[in-house]
Amino acid sequence: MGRKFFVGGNWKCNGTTEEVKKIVSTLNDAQVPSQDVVEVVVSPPFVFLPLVKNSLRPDFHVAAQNAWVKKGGAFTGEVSVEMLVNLDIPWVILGHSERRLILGESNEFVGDKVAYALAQGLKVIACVGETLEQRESGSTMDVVAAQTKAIAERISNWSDVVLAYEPVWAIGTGKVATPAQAQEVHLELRKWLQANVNAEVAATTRIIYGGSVNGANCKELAAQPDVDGFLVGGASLKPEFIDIIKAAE
Ligand code: G2H
Repeated sequence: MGRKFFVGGNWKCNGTTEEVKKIVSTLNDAQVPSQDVVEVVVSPPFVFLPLVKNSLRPDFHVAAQNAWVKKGGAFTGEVSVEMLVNLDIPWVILGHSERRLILGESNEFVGDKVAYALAQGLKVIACVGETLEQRESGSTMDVVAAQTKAIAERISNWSDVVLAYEPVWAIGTGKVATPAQAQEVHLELRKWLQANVNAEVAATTRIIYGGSVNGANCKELAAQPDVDGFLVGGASLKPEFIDIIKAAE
């Protein structure tokens, strides 16, 4: 079974109402390959989710950038999976490195979040990736395998999971991984899934790349056999996001 190309736009903590409306209008006017060829999901900050969901073209979907680890309740400042389900938000990004590193989310905590979100019916973009120090010490695969293992131990169905490989040293730095570096880790992750989950999950799970993807570097990255799409940060706020979607062709 072919893996449909996936392009996510992670808007992070950016935007005003006016800016959000402008991005949506650019997306709505864009000529892009059909839904049969590419799945497009944009992830605005929580407060803009209803606005974006209600004004975005129907062939594009929305994701939250995070969700609470269990049922909502007395957790000040958090947004629960139940609330996202109630608003009909289909996707959530979990385990982004900015949350792992700045907010201190552990592998286990991220694994628990992924399991809870899937159990409530959300689809999950689960992020993994090594720091520069870890890459330079040769532990890239150990790090991403441990992050993936904490998820794999807690879930049994991977059909609603997209795995995003985002090397921390490439995030927002303009220093993109080379196509060969991305392909190497994606292939290793697929082998890890084959050995530790099963062959079907390894063959069908989309592994997307994130870290300074832009309109100029996306084609070469997309040509790698195990790069099934992108999670785009900075460039997803700009019209060049359309060019990145077109890399699916
Ligand atoms: C990595 C990516 C989006 P950017 O965080 O998830 O951001 O494309 O700005 O490096």
